[in-house]
Amino acid sequence: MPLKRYGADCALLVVDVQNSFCPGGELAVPGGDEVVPLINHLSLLFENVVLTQDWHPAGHVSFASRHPGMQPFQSLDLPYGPQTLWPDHCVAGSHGAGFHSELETQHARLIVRKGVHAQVDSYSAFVEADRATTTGLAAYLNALGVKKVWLAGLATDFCVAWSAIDACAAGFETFVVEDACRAIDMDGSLAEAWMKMRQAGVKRLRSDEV
Ligand code: VGL
Ligand code: ZN
Repeated sequence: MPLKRYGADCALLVVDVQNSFCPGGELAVPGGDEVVPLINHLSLLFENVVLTQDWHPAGHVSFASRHPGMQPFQSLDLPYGPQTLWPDHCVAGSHGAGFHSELETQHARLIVRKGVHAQVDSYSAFVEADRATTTGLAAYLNALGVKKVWLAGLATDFCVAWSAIDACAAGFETFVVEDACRAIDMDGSLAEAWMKMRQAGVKRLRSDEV
C-alpha cells in the first residue's frame, strides 16, 4: 500500500454520501453526487477513513409524513428542541439509505449509522439531537489515537456542520473540505452553518489544500 499522507493521528469522516441525498433521491441535495470523485481521491490519502450513514427506522420522528398536517421543511417543537421535518429518507435497509454506487467504500474501516432511534434525530455523527446520546464515534477515534478530523460529504449545512462542530467540541482539530461538500441551503442555513462552524473553531479548506 502506498504511504498515506495522513497517518494514524488523522481521520477522514465521509458524511452521508447516500442515494437519498443524491439527484433522484427523496431528499436530493443539489449537486450531491458531484462530491463522489473528490471524496474517492481524498480517501486514498488517509489511513483512517470513517463513513457515516443516515439510517432511520420507518416512521422516524424527523419525517413530516409521521406528523399529520405537517409538510417537509417545516419546523416542529419536539421534547429535545426544534426539529426540521423532512421527506421520508434513508430508511434503514432501503435503496435511499445505500451509499452512492460510485463511492469507493473499501477504504473505510468503520461505518457509523446515526438517527437510528425512532424518537430522536441525529445530524451529528457524534451526538444525537437530544445532545446527550453518543454514537460512540469520539471514543472510537480517541481509542485509535486520532487527533485531527477532516470532513466531507452531505449536507454541508446539516450533517457535515453538526458533525464538524461536535468534532471540535470533542477536542479534535477539525477541517471541512468545502468543495467536497454540498448544501441543502434553506432559509440561509448554509451561511449560518459556516458562521457556527467558524465560531466553534472549525477550519475551512479546499480539496487542493488537503
Ligand atoms: C441530513 C437532513 C436530514 C444530512 C440528514 O445528511 O445532512 N439532512 N437527515
Ligand atoms: Zn436524516
